[in-house]
Amino acid sequence: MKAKAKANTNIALIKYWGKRDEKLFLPTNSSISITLDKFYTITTVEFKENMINDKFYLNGKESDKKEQIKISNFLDKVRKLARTNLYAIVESENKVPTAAGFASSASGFAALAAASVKALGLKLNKIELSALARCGSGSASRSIYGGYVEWQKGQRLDGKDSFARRLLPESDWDISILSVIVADNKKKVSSREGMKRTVESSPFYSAWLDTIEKDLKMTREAIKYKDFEKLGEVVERNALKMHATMLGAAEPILYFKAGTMDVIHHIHDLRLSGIPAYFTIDAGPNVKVLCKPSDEKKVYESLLSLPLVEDIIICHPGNGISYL
Ligand code: 2P0
Repeated sequence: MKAKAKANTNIALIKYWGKRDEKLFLPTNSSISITLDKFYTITTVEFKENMINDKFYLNGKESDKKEQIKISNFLDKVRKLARTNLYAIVESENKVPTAAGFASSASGFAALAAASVKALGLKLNKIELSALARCGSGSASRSIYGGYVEWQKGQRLDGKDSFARRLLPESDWDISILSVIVADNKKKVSSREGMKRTVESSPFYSAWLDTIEKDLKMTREAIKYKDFEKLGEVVERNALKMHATMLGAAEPILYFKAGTMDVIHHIHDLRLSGIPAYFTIDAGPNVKVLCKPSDEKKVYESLLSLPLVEDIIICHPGNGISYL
């Protein structure tokens, strides 16, 4: 009744921003991501007799009530599938800089889904596992797979057709993803709250939905033909568009810090100098820069020379869930 799984986090190329059903984690738009090789969560789940509730330890420490509830609510779904009442001890090691624009919930719930399903002996295929991970955190649906992944939003009210699929394996196209850290203080508005507020109040949200299918199509094509410039252009535009929707929310949400702006301008300068590098930014101040592996060293060194850049971690496409 015990299993251990590892899941890498992912960075969205085309962002998931907005839910059509908050309880089932159903998105208003499809999204595309790359699973990364450097940031991950390893989770052990053990279901046991004679326990009166679930216990959740994150990096060796018992976590707070709010996190315990999230984990227990998720495990309730797994228990329902396995028709069991047993509670579990969950131990997670998180190698993701939390709350700084890296989706730790993506690797967290992907690893939890994989480990809990295995611990209870359930036989789920990847699609079913992806749909289950989605019920913990939307972006977790994508971390089941390695490489380039699309989470299709689906149409059904019960969410059965809202799961991710792999577009291209990690080994088929290597690109460099530089995680540029300009601030690591905990963000004030969570992604969950940020997207809710945007959907409910931003006049720009309808424009986001009007153009998303075009962005998705261009991204799928860029991935299929391994067209780096085409990918970078659409990825950068999509990230800026997502942040623009938030600026229109009431109250507005602004995740950018001074260092974020410096990196944005620096990337534009690099492009003018002939180096194809592009950025994307999640719900936080840090920036992920995409470049070709052949330009990685140059881009890394030039970004590191910016005074507000604190650290840079170089990532490449990583693999999907694995069992340890
Ligand atoms: C993404 N983000 O596609 C987008 C882009 C942040 C910006 O998915 O409410 O933690 O748990 O489903 O997945 C982060 O939000 O939100 C996220 P929930 P999640 O990666």
